[in-house]
Amino acid sequence: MSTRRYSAFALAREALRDHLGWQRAWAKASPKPRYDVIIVGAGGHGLATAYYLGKNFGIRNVAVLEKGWLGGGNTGRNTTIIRSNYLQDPSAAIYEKSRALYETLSQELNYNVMFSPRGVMMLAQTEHEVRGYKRTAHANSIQGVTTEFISPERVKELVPIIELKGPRYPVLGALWQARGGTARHDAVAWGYARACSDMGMDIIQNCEVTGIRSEGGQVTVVETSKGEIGCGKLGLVVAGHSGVLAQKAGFRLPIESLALQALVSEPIKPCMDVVVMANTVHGYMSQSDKGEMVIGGGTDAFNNYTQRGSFHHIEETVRALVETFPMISRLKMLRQWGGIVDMTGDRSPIISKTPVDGIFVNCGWGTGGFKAIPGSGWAMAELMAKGHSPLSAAFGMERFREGRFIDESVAAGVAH
Ligand code: FAD
Ligand code: PYC
Repeated sequence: MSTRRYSAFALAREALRDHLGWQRAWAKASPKPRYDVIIVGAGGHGLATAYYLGKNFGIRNVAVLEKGWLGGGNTGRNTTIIRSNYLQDPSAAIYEKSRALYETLSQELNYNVMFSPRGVMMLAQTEHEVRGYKRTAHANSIQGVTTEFISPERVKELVPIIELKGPRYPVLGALWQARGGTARHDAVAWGYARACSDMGMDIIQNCEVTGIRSEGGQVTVVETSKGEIGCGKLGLVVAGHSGVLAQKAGFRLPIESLALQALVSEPIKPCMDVVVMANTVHGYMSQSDKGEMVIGGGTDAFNNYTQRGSFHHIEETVRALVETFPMISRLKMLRQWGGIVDMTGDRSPIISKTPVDGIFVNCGWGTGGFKAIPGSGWAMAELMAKGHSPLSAAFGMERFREGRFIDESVAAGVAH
């Protein structure tokens, strides 16, 4: 059954019949014996990969296997910041492609992902950051990414609640990307899932991949909690569990897994309509449509697979942000959570073939992959379909052996 379009007309029609006519957003599926392509991980990157395989290359005999619930990993746990103000050319290219795809994603998927290009500001609070961000603004102008370095006065105009003369770190300016912003993270996953299901793909939840088998160096079968499934190609798109899955397939990845945490305050009246990142003091903040202040900090200082928050992070992050936003000292914090992020040494992703024929990996997005979902899916689909993608060419895993790092430790934007 093909999916009915969402529209104002559909909303009015359903309003007149007690909303009884809505369909499931995606079909409930059980595994078939074999697929042309299996994607492991129904986060944003896995679902976007499946979507562009179908849309751009007509490959639709695809299953997306998810051990928990769709979007329940980092995709549903992030602070939703979207920007493309990276320093290195390959990064600027893929993040800007992604940001541009976000601009029209709601129309493309016929699903409101609530993209809000409200502007993203990275505060410069040391002379070193001033130099670094001016360099990024120059690089961005050559790369065709629209950013600018703005004065403290302009910062204050855009963010009236900010304290420019903090006790430790004054605001000396900021890197400003006016078309950066936020989107609704669950909706991004749900929108891609619905579009994949509409193309006839199977999205199978509660289906953990427990083993990966190959013959003569070519992937053949994945073992899952719902039985064995054959495949021609396999995409591993499992973020913090990438090292675990690679081990099952018989190779190693240069990835460390760490918890990254975030929290939200009680809802308050609108007071800040841009996103602010303060990387020196380790904090970033935006206001959600519901009025909550959405706040995040740095990663844990030790490797772990803990998908939950901890007290010392609330303390550290809020204490740091209070210097720059004194008014948040009066807020009650409502919820806190964590996700397992997949960190590479150069803070850039891996979109790559692997030592096993037919197995591809997409990981290493670490603290910053929500913004990359559409661009990453686009590139990974091209790599899986054609064996090469210009957008992902620099992000192969061989770069760690060859010393061709794509150092984004500053632009990655979160303390780590
Ligand atoms: P995930 O969404 O984690 O999906 C991977 C899926 O694989 C999971 O659903 C998992 O259950 C599944 N899986 C794992 N193992 C198996 C298995 N064996 N079998 C089957 N399925 C399996 N990025 C930004 O750009 N902006 C931000 O503001 C931002 N803020 C962040 C704040 C926090 C607190 C966190 C944790 C992350 C943040 N990020 C941000 C990073 C961003 O969330 C991630 O990079 C991105 O969501 C990764 O998406 P993914 O699809 O690769 O991974
Ligand atoms: O990459 O912009 C980012 C980000 C913000 C918070 C976590 N990651």
